[in-house]
Amino acid sequence: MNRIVTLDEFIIHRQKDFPFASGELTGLLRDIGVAAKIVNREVNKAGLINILGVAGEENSTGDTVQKLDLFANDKLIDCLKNSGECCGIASEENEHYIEMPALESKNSKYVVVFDPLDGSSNIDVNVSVGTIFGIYRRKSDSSGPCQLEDFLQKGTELVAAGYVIYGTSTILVYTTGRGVNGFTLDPSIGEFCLSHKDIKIPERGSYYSVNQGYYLKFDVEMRRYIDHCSDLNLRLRYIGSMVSDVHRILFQGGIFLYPNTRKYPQGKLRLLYECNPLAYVVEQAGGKAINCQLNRILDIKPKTLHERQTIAIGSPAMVDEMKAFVERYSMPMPFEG
Ligand code: P6P
Repeated sequence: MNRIVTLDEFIIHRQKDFPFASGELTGLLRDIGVAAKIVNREVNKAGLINILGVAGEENSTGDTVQKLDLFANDKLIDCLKNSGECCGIASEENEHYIEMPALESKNSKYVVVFDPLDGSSNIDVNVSVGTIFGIYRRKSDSSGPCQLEDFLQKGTELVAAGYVIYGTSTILVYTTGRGVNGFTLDPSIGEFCLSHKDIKIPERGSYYSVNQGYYLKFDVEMRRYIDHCSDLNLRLRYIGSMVSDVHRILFQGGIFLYPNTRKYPQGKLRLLYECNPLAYVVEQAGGKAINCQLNRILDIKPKTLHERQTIAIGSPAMVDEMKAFVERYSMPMPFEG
């Protein structure tokens, strides 16, 4: 029987890969693991909320029941604040980035971006949701507070990224640029244990993941590619939680698409804390992630914290095929003489 390797042990062991590591990154990853355990406990009770009270009201213990995504947001911020391992946070739930007081953050050299609970609309129907995170080295002068520029970095600048999926089991998947590893929470010991070592995405898969309901709103080249997937008898799986759809594709192969629509001409998903961290993980596992203008997601320079992006992410052969369809069928832009 293989020896249990906990997330903490693994992170500390891997720290040796970074000769100049000061332990801050190790501390950050462990903090995220702690926050994930706390969020997991509440997500698992979510179905009981209707018994315990609904968001905004007081439950039986007199605590105000929080919407789970706000609860997740608060726990992640608290855990990162308490450890003082980062100097700033950008969250989907907060319009502006959050400065960590210098005293508490010991002038840390890292900032963290996250979507605290992606797909939270699925909570009420007991469908899996997840936390997505990315860690950058700050670019601003470490003598002062973090700056917006610390967050508006390309995905190629990520130091670490990953996600936690709260599903039939709770799994934390992350990379620090040296491969991708997955850890499953063992509730009996309260530890994330190494369960998926050195994850590699299949070259191609039998799934495609897109909201078919928008088919008629997609550009013609995207419709042609989706028709191609259907012609190949690929299986359509769409959970409505990006982290869950991408998690399946990471393990079984396939492609996830969120193209531009009339409602979301730039795409719906957020570049900073949804597309970039998942693109980093998928690329580290051998996959690809591009937008519908065929630009590599990780190469896109963010202009604002909450900017949206189109995305095609998954098995390399399938992303290449989608790219070929877009190149072949996209309508040439009218000549602007
Ligand atoms: P639609 C969840 O709200 C989310 O941000 C992603 O997790 C998910 O992939 C997408 O939106 C679903 O959007 O428009 O298909 O409901």
